[in-house]
Amino acid sequence: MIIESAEVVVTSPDRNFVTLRLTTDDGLVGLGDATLNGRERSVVAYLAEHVAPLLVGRDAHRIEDTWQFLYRGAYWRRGPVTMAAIAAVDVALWDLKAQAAGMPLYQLLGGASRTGLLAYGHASGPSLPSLFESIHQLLEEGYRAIRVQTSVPGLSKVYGVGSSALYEPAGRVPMPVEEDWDSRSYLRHIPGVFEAVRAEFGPSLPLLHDVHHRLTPIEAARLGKELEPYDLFWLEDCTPAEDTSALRLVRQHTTTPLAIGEVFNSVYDYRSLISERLIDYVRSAVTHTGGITHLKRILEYAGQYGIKSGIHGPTDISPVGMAAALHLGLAVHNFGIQEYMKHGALTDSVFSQSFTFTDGLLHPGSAPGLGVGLDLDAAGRFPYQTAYLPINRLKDGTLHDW
Ligand code: GCO
Ligand code: MG
Repeated sequence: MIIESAEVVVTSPDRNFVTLRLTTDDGLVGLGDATLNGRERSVVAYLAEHVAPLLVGRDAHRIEDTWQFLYRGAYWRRGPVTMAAIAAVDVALWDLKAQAAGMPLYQLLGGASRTGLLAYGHASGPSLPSLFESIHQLLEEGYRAIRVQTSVPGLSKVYGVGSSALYEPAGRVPMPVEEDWDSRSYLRHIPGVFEAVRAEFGPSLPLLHDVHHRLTPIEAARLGKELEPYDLFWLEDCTPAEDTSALRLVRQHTTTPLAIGEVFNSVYDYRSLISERLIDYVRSAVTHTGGITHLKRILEYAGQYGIKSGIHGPTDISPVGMAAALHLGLAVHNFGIQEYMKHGALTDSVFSQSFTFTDGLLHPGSAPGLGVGLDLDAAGRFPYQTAYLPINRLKDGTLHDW
């Protein structure tokens, strides 16, 4: 199974996606997601200029060797651009191998460890009634676990709160939009929101919350402690991700479970967090962490410490990246939960998909490989559009973590 061509496809149905498309001499087509929200073209260049020429003529079966060739062989290791590019190659190769074997990919990863993957959806609202309505809507769609985000009095725009059902943080804008932030207002407001949600929806519904890297360690410790009565499934990214030692302090103060890692890209980002048992869930995306090969390693390491998966699945992960997450999640022993934000209709018209969502559980389906197809004609109808994630400023203009 020799790779004959490696093509980078950029398309923007609803939003931008970068897909690596490998074809082999057997006539198989393998897909990998390389979407890096707001920085898409950097990965396009990395793949097209430096990686695609190296792939042509290689044996597509040699997944591990190709991974090491692109990682060790580049000398310059890690980082979101490099690891998204390697992830795309890795996932496309797994897709090809599973198609060649005539099996859905999870079979090659050890087979199913469960019947389906518990998924959480995103509820949000500027007010309590609208938040409740959004939660009711998700429950009607079948979700059995809900992420709760809400506006904060005095702030004009807060992460995770959408004006429509489809929340999309990256705007098709020439410059990043500015949002505002005040940690004290946020900390005063959030515990009351969870108290109200528990009172309305009862004690058993798994509830999650994303702080989006905005608090200091002591502020995060206070929030975790104050949320304990509301029994969160997890508190996500409570402090800036690169300062992993911050979670030591948070952990000393609260039993609220902690999740982190959507901006990590290597097992080395997790090493002390896992070995010191400072987190409960690994949030990495297959797309940003070197693919299935590398995320599987991270999850196996985490499993030794009772830490579970919570694979990143916002709309900026393409249907190809989502499918990879579902196959991996179905196979690993220490699956925790899968984030599932539905894509828009235009995206679904470009990417055909075989996964199912039934009674709150996702399943990757039984099609050989990943089970995702890319319609090149449809993709061509949606050219790249400049888009940026927002930035965040405090009231005095200081730039804050978004
Ligand atoms: C999440 C994430 C996303 C990110 C987005 C940035 O938990 O789903 O925080 O919403 O903001 O992936 O590109
Ligand atoms: Mg997040």
